[in-house]
Amino acid sequence: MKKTSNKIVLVGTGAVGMSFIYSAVNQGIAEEYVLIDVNTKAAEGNAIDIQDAIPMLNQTSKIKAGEYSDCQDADLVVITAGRPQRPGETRLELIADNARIMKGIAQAIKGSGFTGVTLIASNPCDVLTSVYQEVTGFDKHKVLGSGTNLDSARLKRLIASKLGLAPASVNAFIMGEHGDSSLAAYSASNVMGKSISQIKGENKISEKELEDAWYQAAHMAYEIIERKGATFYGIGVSLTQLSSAILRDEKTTYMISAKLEGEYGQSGFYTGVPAVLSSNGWERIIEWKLEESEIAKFNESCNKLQEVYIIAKE
Ligand code: 6V0
Repeated sequence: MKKTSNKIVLVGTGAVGMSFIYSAVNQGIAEEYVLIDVNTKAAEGNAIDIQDAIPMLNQTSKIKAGEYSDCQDADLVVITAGRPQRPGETRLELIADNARIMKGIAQAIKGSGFTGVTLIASNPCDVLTSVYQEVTGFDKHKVLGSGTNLDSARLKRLIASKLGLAPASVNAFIMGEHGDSSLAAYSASNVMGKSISQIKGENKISEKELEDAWYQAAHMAYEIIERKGATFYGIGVSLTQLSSAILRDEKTTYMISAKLEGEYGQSGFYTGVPAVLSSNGWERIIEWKLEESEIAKFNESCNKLQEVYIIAKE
């Protein structure tokens, strides 16, 4: 029988997971939501809290706390379980705790008979996405990480503000690790088709301002964590945007964590690259002709991720 509804299962009902669900329910992207957490009481409480909101949203979607067996007929599983960064801690330093958590979750999801798409935000996002795909053995296209979608949104906002434009008018991209070793792919960035180097040539933005914008975008989480202890609204909306593209089979392009198999000269792990999203997950990676200096930074970022991936596998 043809399925007529979209079902999302969320694993990890903490600040990030529930910011995602709150945003997703408000935008009406699915008909069914199931919440899973080791803290079953928190999952139940969150489900009831969101149930209260639904009658005021003129919607018919359903939400409940559930179990891994609920993944069996789900279209999308979103994983936000794990320990968040402590002030000053890098994302890569989370690996020991979160790799252990991710392996257990991966086995439980595989055991449910799930055949849909998995979207992972738990940090370090790229490495944990690699771990999850390896443990489950799921088709690489059906597994993705939220990658540098949020980082790219941050970069857009900073550059747009410098140029006196709305962020939506700026195409600016961060690729590589969702973390400190990322890079701004300025050779592929533009404003309405006008390249960043042309804009630089017109003295509207300087090399230093571009470098600062990348630095600020890539380190924004530290700024937020230092002030309020965690980040969750930005990633909540990022996960909604990516989930919606998948459920609606949009074939839109985003900066997500996809598995490289020769693209950009790298192989065997997930990292932030431009890719096309559809109901099958990520269909293909888009390959930009990057500048030499950008390739060098990307390779460095990949080396770092591979080192941590080896630790995560132990
Ligand atoms: P949080 O508020 O502590 O929530 C984490 C939740 O995971 C809690 O409810 C835990 O009970 C639950 N949990 C822990 N272990 C398990 C398990 N084995 N099975 C099911 N649930 C479990 O953390 P927060 O929501 O702030 O962060 C969650 C993760 O998202 C962390 O790894 C963050 O570093 C990461 N982030 C990723 C971002 C991104 O851009 N990709 C952005 C922000 C945070």
